[in-house]
Amino acid sequence: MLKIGVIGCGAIGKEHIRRLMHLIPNAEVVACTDYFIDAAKETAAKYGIPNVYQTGEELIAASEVEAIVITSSDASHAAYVLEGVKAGKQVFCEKPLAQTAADCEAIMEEEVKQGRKLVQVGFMRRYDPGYVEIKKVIDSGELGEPLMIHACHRNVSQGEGFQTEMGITNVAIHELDICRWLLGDEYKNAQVLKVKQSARSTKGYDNPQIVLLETENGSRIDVELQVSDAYGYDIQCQVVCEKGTLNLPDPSSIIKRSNATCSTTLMTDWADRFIEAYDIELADWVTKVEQGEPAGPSSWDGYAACVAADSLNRSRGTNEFLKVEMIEKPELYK
Ligand code: ISE
Repeated sequence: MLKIGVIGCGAIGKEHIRRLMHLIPNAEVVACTDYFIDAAKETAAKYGIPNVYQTGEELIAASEVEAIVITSSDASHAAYVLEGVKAGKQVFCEKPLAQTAADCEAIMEEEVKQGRKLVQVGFMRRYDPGYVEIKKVIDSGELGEPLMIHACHRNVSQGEGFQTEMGITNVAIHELDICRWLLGDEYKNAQVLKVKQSARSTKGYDNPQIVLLETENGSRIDVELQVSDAYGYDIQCQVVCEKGTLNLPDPSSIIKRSNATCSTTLMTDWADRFIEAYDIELADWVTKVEQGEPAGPSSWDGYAACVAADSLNRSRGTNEFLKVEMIEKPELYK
């Protein structure tokens, strides 16, 4: 039984606690904390979590906590991950791993010092059955080399305080990870473009944007990014290979016929769209950690996405493709 402490009891934190307590038999949440301590107390009461700590640091140091799940605000992730790794504890951190490449490098340095993988990043799409199947076909070589990816990421809304840059670091970060994973390739150049703005977007941030990437092997990726005000939560991905194309399936939905119309319902919430991926992801993390080491996206993967995000945000308004420059991959992640 893996004894877990959760830092951050907001929406995704509560969802992960529910999974860990009710769906994953070999996991138990033994402690939680939140910047708003009442949120931690309420969550602890709801799920019967025995210990509530005032701070993340106290939770990380607690002797009953064997592994840590970080679901706090994006800007707080890196410091908690580093602290957890220093304590020699296994850490699952929601995306993004950090806000800067330097913070990711500090985490990797500490992990390398400890001599084992202690971090998994919450890029849950790698566990979504549709993406998994696409990856299998690409890797089988049946369709030849992958040449291009056309993707789109459409959201209904974002929370208060959302900014243009977060369209990359918080939203398109999923494509930054999944595309390099599907292609087994790293990024070489990146550019973000502002396109004609939607009249529906009146909240002060760019929407839509287009993300363009070129990989080391010459594949090209375009991602249409609508961070809010779209008709639903819609994630599309088409991989164009030499001998054919692969499309991510839409989530299943009943087909309704009524009033001379045939329709299906689209989802509006990302937590519902990827519910299966999240379930599989956390169950896999718990199992692999119990066996010794996590097998999912590593801090190197968190770093690669962060570096690409940084190039994209720097490219905004420059009309230039910027280099994505990464350090040499440490042995631990090869
Ligand atoms: C959220 O944090 C996610 O992870 C979703 O996948 C993304 O679509 C959404 O825009 C983010 O806020």
